Amino acid sequence: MTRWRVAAVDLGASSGRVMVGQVGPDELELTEVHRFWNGPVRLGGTLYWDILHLYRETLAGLTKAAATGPLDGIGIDSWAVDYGLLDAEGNLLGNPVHYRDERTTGVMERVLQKVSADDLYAVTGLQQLPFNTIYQLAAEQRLDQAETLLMIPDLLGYWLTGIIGAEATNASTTQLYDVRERAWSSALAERVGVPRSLLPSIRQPGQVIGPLLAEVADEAGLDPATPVIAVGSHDTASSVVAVPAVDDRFAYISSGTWSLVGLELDQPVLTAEAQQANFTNEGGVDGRIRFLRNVMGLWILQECLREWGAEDELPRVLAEAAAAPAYAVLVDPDDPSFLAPGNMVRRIDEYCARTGQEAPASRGALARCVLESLALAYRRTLRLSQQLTGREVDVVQVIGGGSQNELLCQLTADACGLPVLAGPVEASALGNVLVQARALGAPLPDLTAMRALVRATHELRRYVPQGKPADWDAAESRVFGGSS
Ligand code: ADP
Ligand code: LRH
Repeated sequence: MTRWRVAAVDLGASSGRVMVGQVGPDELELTEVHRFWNGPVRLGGTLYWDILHLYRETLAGLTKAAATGPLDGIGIDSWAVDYGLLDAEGNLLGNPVHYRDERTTGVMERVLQKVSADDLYAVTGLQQLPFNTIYQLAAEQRLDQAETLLMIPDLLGYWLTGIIGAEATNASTTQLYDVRERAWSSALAERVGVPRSLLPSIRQPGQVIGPLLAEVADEAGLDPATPVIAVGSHDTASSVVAVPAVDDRFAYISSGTWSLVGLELDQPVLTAEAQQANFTNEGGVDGRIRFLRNVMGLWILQECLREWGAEDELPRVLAEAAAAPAYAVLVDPDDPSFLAPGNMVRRIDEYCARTGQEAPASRGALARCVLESLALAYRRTLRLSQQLTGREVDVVQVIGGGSQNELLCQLTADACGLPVLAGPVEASALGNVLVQARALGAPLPDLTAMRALVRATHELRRYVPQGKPADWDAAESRVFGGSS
């Protein structure tokens, strides 16, 4: 075979999509066959994902994908940290809770009484985020009825195949995974009261999960022999696969609802300094480490657009932002007050009041504030990542939906003092497709070959730094009280 056709199901925190990927010699083509809304649903005081909606839309997308021609494989990736619990009969115990739900408020402090932050970092190398799976499990009401924990892509994979397992890149985001041993940490699970039996055996990206269940294939009009293949099932792991880098002297910003900002390494960095700077060491495809920090990302702008009823007006709001005065209002996008949904404009106003700034007076001014503040956080994070690892970088690769935001890309180049290469937009789906194609026999032996194929088949946009670096130094000391 010299050509492979696979379906990539890519579930982002703001939209899900099913893509058909075609891979051949010098060919990597992605066709979107289905896109659907995703987001939090509040019910009875809890914030959930609508998992059955996601399952139904996944099947609808796969049906459309199969209608374009036979599929050689199916791969699923999604956002990290969230899970479903199965009972002894394999039934889902309730709807998965959204990581932005308030149930984890104050839980980290409780868990840290059982295991110290130092011990946690030494084993898992993970950034402390209040919604890491370990903290969600400490707040979980249904643990005593649960037999199996499945991360979201593993849950959908189970519904497609009937087979359970835990894909490694997503398992690495739970804070229950030993980053050096590359296995669940039984000792840690025991210390925090998570039954070890809950955690299924680990599978690697590229491993075949199994064929479709007959009833699923029947319902969706799919060939039951189509293999479901584990990919880098954490969307960020898949997106980093598709970074079109030429060598290792690059930093990346996987830019969507979140901005994941960092470096690709061969080994974790577990120093006290990395812990202090709250850097994460998530598992990547082919054993790589994603050494990065979560920056709050375009979520803040998405929430403002939602509040203005302007979700379809992003280009207009970005044009207004481009015309708004520079450096007028700046925030730390990682302020915890921006994590929850709702009232984002008011929360930005409150931040301004706390920091002695005048609140942005228009949509454009507010969007400009968000984009400049993100660029500032990127600069700080990238500089820290280089200090912590000794890695020098020549270019910032921006991938994901946010790579289409020209103003943000230019501000990123200006703030970081480095050229930005923007694209591909659908990096997660591409990484998903590439790992499946390799598993099916495509001659893509390593990440270098995969990235060369992305470069050869995708147009990238280059932004060179402009403006005065001193302005960004001043902006940084305004927000963070000192330059990095
Ligand atoms: P996720 O996978 O987290 O759902 P995506 O990678 O799809 O996120 O990126 C979504 C973001 O991409 C949106 O928040 C929006 O800011 C940005 N985006 C989408 N389309 C455009 C566009 N045409 N121009 C600029 N930005 C865009
Ligand atoms: C991005 C992402 C990120 C996680 C967050 C929960 O979609 O997977 O890497 O930290 O969602």
